[in-house]
Amino acid sequence: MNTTRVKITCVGPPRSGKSFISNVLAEICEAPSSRYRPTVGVRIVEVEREKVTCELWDVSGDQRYSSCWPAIQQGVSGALFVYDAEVQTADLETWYHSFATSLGLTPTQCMLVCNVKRPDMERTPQPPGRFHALKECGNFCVVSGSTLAAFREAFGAFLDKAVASQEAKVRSEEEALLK
Ligand SMILES: Nc1nc2c(ncn2[C@@H]2O[C@H](COP(=O)(O)OP(=O)(O)O)[C@@H](O)[C@H]2O)c(=O)[nH]1
Ligand SMILES: [Mg+2]
Repeated sequence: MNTTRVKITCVGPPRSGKSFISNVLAEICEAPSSRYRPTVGVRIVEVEREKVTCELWDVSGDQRYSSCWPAIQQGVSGALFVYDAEVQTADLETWYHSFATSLGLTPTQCMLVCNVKRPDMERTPQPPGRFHALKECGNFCVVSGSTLAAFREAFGAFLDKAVASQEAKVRSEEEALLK
């Protein structure tokens, strides 16, 4: 059976857990490592689903690599925005602007991931105000050690939506050309 290939970026502030989340989705690991290894530029992992193969681009949160972003953003069908549940998320909007709005991605093609590093957190974190559109289309996930399997499922559903949005966009561009 043919599989569709999609490219998705994984972005957000440094140390928010992007590389851990990417490893979970690619089934490389189930638990965070004890030592922090900052991502140099970008790394690519593959997430295999039944009908979709996703190239997940795990992007460094360090702004010094921003000159590489145009190459990284080429041909993306969606983006994951990761933040740490315990850290103020003021710059998440800037990430959203660079990796979604400016590329014409819709909320359906974006997923917000709240990474809960401490399992004893009392309240379920809510998405920052500007991101409610993502919650409304089901693209908001709170990830903790006990929800990794559910997160993989939610990511699978997100991929299907991102592929459908991308295909609809290509169709409407083709139709516009034929007019
Ligand atoms: N305890 C715990 N540590 C985490 C979790 N996610 C990430 N970390 C740790 O936090 C640090 C930063 O994570 P990393 O995925 O490298 O962040 P990145 O800079 O956004 O890619 C690393 O030391 C991870 O092992 C988590 O859910 N629980
Ligand atoms: Mg990283």
